[in-house]
Amino acid sequence: MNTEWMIEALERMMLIRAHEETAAALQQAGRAPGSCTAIGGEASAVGVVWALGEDDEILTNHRSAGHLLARGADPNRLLAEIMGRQDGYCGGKSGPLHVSASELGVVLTSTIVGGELALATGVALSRRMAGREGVVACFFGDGAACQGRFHESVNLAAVWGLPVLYVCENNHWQAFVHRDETMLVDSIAARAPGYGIEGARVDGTDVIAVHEAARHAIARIAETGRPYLLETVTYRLRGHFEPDDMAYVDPQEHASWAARDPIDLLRNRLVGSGALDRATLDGIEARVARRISMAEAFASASPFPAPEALTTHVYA
Ligand SMILES: Cc1ncc(C[n+]2csc(CCOP(=O)(O)OP(=O)(O)O)c2C)c(N)n1
Repeated sequence: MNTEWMIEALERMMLIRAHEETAAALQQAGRAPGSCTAIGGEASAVGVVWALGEDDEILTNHRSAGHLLARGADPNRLLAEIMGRQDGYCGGKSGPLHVSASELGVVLTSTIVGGELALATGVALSRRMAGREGVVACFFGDGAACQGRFHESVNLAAVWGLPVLYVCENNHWQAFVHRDETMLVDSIAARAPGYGIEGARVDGTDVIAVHEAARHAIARIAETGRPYLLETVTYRLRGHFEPDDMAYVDPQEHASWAARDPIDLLRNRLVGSGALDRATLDGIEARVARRISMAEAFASASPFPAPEALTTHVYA
């Protein structure tokens, strides 16, 4: 990837981080309900989402902010949604856990773990029936990959030849349970041949590696007419949910992954190679901080939805 792409990726990853830190701070201040942050997963989000075409669609899970912001979500509207305000993506009714944004091709955020898997298979089927090209990207966690729904969804998509990019963001945690307690094997991508499809495992802290792997996967979906299973290996650097004291996390394991923070890795690489100088970096940091503080002001000024809106735009 060229330098310009890398610098833009760095800025977007920093925007995601700043958004997530603000969401957590708002929660701590009692100004927003609890949310699940994706700190540590920024390279996976940007690397994959930036490999997608404009008409491709995304289904995601309870750690969705990175996917939404990578796709170009407006930070004002995203923060407003997280604070339950009228100007949010779903009129403040989804909160942080169920955001959908059809204008960005983000079909849904499922907080039913694994719910996105079955629905992505269905969205891909409907696209094919409508004669649409492109892929559906489905983001899920290693916990979801241990569910029965994973098997049914991937198997059916393989049998029917549906263009789904299944992206398992393996962040080592399944709420408060470490993945070592639920899997005897290291790799989720290793399951791909069992479904007759291709898969790959990539360092999810390296945005360039993730992006290249995602582009390769999308090209293979087009060539083979089959889904593809991409595993991005990351670490959840914050708790499962806000607030979370993380008392169950091994501090040494956490520290070893914190030393591989995806944003630091890219920034050090760019600064180390001379592609990014201090003044440009300061400019990026200031722009990101300004953007998020504007978003916070916008979201705080947005009203809560009116009581009469309670039954509009909802099912059941
Ligand atoms: C069907 C279902 N079971 C349990 C839960 C409670 N829950 C929410 S997130 C989570 C852990 C999911 O782990 P993983 O899929 O690895 O995603 P991560 O949180 O690590 O990103 C659980 C068990 C839920 N939301 N839905």
